[in-house]
Amino acid sequence: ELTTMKISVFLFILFFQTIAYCQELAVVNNIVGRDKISLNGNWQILIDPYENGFYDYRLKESQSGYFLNEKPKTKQGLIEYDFVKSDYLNVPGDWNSQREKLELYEGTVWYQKNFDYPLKKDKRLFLYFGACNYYSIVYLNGKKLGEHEGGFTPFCFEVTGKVNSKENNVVVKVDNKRRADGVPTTNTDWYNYGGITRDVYVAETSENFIQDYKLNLTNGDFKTIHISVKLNKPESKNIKLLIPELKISKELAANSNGEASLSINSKPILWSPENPKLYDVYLVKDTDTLKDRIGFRTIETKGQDILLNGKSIYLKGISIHEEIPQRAGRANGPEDAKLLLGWAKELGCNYVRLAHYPHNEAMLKMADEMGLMVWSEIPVYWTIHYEDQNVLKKAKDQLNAMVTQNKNRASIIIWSMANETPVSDDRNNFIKSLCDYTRSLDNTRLLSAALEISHKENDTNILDDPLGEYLDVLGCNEYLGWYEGKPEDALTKTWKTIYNKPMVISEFGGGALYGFHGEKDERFTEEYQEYLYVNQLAMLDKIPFLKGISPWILVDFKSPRRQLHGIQDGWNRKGLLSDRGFKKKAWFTLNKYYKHKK
Ligand code: GCB
Repeated sequence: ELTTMKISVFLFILFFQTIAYCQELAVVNNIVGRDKISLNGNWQILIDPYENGFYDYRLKESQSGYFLNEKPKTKQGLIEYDFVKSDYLNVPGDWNSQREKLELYEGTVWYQKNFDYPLKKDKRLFLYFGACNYYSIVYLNGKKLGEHEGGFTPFCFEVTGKVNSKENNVVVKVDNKRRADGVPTTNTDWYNYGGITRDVYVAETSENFIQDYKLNLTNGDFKTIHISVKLNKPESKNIKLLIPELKISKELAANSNGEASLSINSKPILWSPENPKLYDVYLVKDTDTLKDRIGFRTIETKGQDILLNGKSIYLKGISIHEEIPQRAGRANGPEDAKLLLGWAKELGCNYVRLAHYPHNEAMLKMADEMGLMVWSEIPVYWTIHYEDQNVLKKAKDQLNAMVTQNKNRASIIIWSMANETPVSDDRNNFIKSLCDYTRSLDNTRLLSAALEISHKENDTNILDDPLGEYLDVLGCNEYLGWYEGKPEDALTKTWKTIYNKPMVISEFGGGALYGFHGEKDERFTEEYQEYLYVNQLAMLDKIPFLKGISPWILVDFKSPRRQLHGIQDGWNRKGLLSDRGFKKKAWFTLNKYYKHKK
């Protein structure tokens, strides 16, 4: 009796959850490549720390909140907000760097924009957000479309039949309050930029469209391109694939599930940092033509080696946050990507660690074009709630979005599950579950996580984290000479691991204020940082299973954890470049090292 009741209550809840969120569509691959209009530009805003536009005075979800964008109908009418008369913000962009009064704001901002749309017959429409940090609720023409949690991943709502040709009203409630049960959680060492930080589009497709696709080689075989395509709905239908430069023109037959796959004999020029060859690829379904630029390469490990296109490589890397120093704000788009990755190239890198969350799509496309291998990560960082199954679900959603959006980028060789997570059964199970899930989404890349030195025996650093078993590459962050010991202590250290796997040092480094000079034992001088790099590089060179490094970090970045007046002033100073992009001494140390490193 009781169980039947429990089951029906459960089904009832499940049913309502499904209808409440039915409109957030599974991630659509390559929205940018579809017919679309941009909703970027100025949006009117209301700053709403009390969430007055969402809750009524009984703290119930209001039926007449700011999302209605109402105007008084008579002279006597009372509406206590007006988007038109309010301030505005540029989209894409964080709010903190655009308005001084929002610099440290954590809470709700309402965004509003009107748009017209050239409606066509038989087209489906989607409202797409590249990312909003952190929690968003989206309304169109006064009605809620849905909600999205997660600050660095795209989301999309179907709006077919809901868009008018003129004067549509879209309102987004963006809330960047840090949440204990969020991914990340309340504590991070980066700035909590809020807002609609990436591009917004209305995209259109034909009735059934290509939802997802992947083109890749498999390890050990450079003569077969594998392609798989998934339609949005089940339909047996032919899809055309064109890769003109390879003289490929093929029909793929989707089965009744709407899935097609094909292996094609072809010998593409392989993508590599030395020659980042990309091919124009077209997929045609009905009236939709989807264009992409795709490179072909393989990546695998063999014992303690990492092999790119079958050959052993060393990852000469640098870590990067998605922050642009010139604006002291979130980076987005090709121009920012060119600047950040251009610096990495100039430094002599063949690899970048994009920390600590999925970066915007333009960054990955630029890495493809420039020939930089990429480590791409989700913000499973420090002390997120590993025991909570809902948190696991959130992490998986972010993984899924990251992988779906970027899986055709040849540059990405490593999916990173986590950063500096404290060992426990809950954490081990959590991240193991993420590994299994990632492999089910994409088995053509390596999995890693930034671990820490497990323990020390005299001068030996030992890496035996139980997660090592599930990873392909062992990532390790270490701060010898900064958070512990002196820089020269590195010289007497040796390293051991219980795993027959390659290791990358995913972080090392120390802080320096650009232009602050002194002796090499004085903290925060450029000389200290330089000395730390010299000693670190000498130590690292002697570790036989070390197959790459991504020192922390390319550019100084904002972090409220960094308070030291006159030195930090709200910035983490571990950049090789200052907050204005000037080179510190350690830049030249690493640059020289990479020039000579085989
Ligand atoms: C770390 C974290 C990174 C921090 C860095 C630091 O280990 O992974 O997010 O910013 O140390 O500077 O302390």
